[in-house]
Amino acid sequence: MKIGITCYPTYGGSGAVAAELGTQLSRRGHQVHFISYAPPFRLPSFQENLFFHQVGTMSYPLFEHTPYTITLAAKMADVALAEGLDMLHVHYAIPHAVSAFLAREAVEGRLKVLTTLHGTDITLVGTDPSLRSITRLAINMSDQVTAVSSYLEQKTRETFHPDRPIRVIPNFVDSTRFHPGQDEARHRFARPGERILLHLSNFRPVKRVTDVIRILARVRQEIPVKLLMVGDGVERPTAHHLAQELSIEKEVFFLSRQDDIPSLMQVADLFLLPSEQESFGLAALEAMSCGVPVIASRVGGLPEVIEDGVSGILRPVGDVEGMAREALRVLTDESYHRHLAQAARQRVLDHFDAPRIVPQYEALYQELLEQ
Ligand code: GMT
Repeated sequence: MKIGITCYPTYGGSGAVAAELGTQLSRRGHQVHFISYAPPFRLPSFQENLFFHQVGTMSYPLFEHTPYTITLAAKMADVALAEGLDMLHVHYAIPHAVSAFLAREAVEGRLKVLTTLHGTDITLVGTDPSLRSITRLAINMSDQVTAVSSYLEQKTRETFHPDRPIRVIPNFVDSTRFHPGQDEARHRFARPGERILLHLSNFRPVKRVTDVIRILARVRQEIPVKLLMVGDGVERPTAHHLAQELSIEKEVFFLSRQDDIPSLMQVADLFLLPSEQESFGLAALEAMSCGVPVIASRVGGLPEVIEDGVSGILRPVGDVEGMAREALRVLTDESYHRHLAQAARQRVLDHFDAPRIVPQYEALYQELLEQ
């Protein structure tokens, strides 16, 4: 099949999922064309069957803002005609599904549109009164719609009462890249005997990164421990300031954005994701695939990923004390740590490994073609 994919390319789980999906599809012999303003951050620089088409910016004195939705739609239509695309698979509804709808009109329907909903496109952006009606239109005008968790599917139904069913296809991970590894790089961050906590996100308020710092402060009262903070975003200065205030800044490595996520995950003893909201929690899944136990909030789609007490631990949002207590238990009881790590890896292999999920998208594409 010839598939166009559009996503937010710079950072975030939806872009990571789209890039991984495109990579996997191209390996399985499909021709994949990414259409966006920049190459997705996790896309291999060269791979057979994988192409990138950049959406240019158009400036004109009348335009106070560049009309990206329109230029994207025009590029989608051009690529569809030039490359003979069968369909567009857009990740994150706003504005991608709207652009895809316009592109399909521009090529007079000779193109199918699949929209995958990821999270705040429904729970925050889409519900904003200024965008609500257009989000509903984008969902209804797609030929198929998927959501990354049952939680998000239900939320979409409750919020938008769409005309069409929404299928759940969960996120996935390439377990051959994200696998349990050696601790060779540990010495870069920790002395022998010190444990390593890890957090990875885009440091937006919804991630509650200050909870991560507070958990570190509490755990550090009992055992020697370091924290790796991977990623960047608006809350980074606040987290840094809090670490200084609590006199633990020397125990925290703010590593900013990193390319080699599996290697960093492999040095960690515990992954923390105390988010306010999470429709899925891809970073938690990646940590689990590396055999790293996760402590996360019991919120959104996270309980679909982590079985509390079996393949990870869930606590109420904001329960810093409870999360710190659990962290201490995981970090000091070796057999409990091993048990959680093995169960986490197994859960990924059983339910979220790429070879289990990618064929679900392929089957949906096939259905679209036959529609
Ligand atoms: O919706 C967002 O906030 C952005 C989006 C992203 O691009 O990272 O994150 C969402 O999609 C991810 C991939 O499907 C999920 O793993 C995240 O849980 C989800 N974020 C939220 O729901 C806050």
